Amino acid sequence: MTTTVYSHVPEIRYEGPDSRNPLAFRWYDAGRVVLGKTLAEQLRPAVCYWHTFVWGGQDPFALGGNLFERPWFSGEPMAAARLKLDAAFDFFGRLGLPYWCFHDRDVAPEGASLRESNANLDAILEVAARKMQDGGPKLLWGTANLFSHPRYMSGAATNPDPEVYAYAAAQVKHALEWTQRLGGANYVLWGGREGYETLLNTQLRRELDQYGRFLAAVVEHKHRIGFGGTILIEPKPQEPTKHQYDYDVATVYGFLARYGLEDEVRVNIEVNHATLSGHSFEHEVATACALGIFGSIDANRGDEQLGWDTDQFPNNHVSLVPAMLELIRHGGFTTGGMNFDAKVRRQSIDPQDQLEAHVGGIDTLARAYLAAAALYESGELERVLTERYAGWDGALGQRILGGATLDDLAQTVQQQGLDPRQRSGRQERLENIVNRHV
Ligand code: XUL
Ligand code: CO
Repeated sequence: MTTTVYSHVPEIRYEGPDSRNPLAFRWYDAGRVVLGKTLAEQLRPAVCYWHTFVWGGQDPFALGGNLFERPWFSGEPMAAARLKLDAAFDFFGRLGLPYWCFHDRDVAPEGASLRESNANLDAILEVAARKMQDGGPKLLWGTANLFSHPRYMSGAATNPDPEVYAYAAAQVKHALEWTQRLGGANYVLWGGREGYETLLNTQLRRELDQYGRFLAAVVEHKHRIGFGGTILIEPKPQEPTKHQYDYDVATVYGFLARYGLEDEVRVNIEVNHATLSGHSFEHEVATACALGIFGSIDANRGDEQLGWDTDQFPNNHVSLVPAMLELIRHGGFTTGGMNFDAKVRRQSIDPQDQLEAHVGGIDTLARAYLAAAALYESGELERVLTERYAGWDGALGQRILGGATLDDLAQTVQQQGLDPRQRSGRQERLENIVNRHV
């Protein structure tokens, strides 16, 4: 292994809650068994390539290049991509999380033609494949960047120009095939430019049909090549586009059902996208579980004061317990996991800041999961839920769900003299129970 900007950091290990070492886990004891599996298997955490190794600390007000200094931010692009890959796998090894995620353009530069871009990607991912075999992390998901290049300014699949659609299709085909080759557990589509800036120049119906056809083509290709992973859509209401078609989980479900894809595609729910759409994160997880499309999670957080997609590392375990409880009730992940779609603040310029951010993030997830698991195992909330809905398992509830008509029910009320009384929802008692476990 060549020396990288992370080489001075020893391998990060679990030292327990009392440790003061900024480069040790306090809660993430990867091998600890919780609810029948290790914490690593329950959380399936991943490092994302883009924020961690590609973003240079720019913001819209900073003129010029990168604020962070990394050796791979300059020089011949393919040589730089190789340096970046070496550094990334060094980082993965020191942190020891089981997965990573990437966009095609994160790992290799865009070339002068699609052929050249594909060749660049092939060259770098050949090396990545070897590093993965040599003890590197597994791939949680791959994806294609269909939002940075100017050709995608008016959308990829939803572009008014079918040539852009075709270009995006070609790019996804290559990224999907590489995701399969690297043993990826999922393939993600995030539609940052799939939406509109103004309805004055947009035919909404047409764009939705284009998007539906695009997604169906991705699913067809998945089956053609025998990719065993899950296709995931990542909802987000806006930013960069004013209105994005994948607004939230419920909107995505409606879209999938309209195009007959609800059994083929699931969602990758991002915490900060959930809050941007006006929902809580736990609402989005619960909705996806209820609709049978829960897939994976992009772990991060927003900032209540700012209100845009700040992509900060999770640092408040209490706020994540309700979503972890939903995950546990659902039976946990199948192919999904928890990808840190999170970046350090731009003044955190040292390479080590990236590692400390991940340590804090994974500890936050682990602590939230442990609390939710203890809450779940205590049965205190689950008993209340069972009692609250018990009537629906009884004769009347079953008769209603079996298809009782309004006439049937009007008769029942009169014949049996039904006069239901309201019962307390006991919200504060339940909140107190949760607080006892965090
Ligand atoms: C953007 C975002 C993306 C997706 C992958 O807000 O979350 O990074 O996760 O394209
Ligand atoms: Co994301």
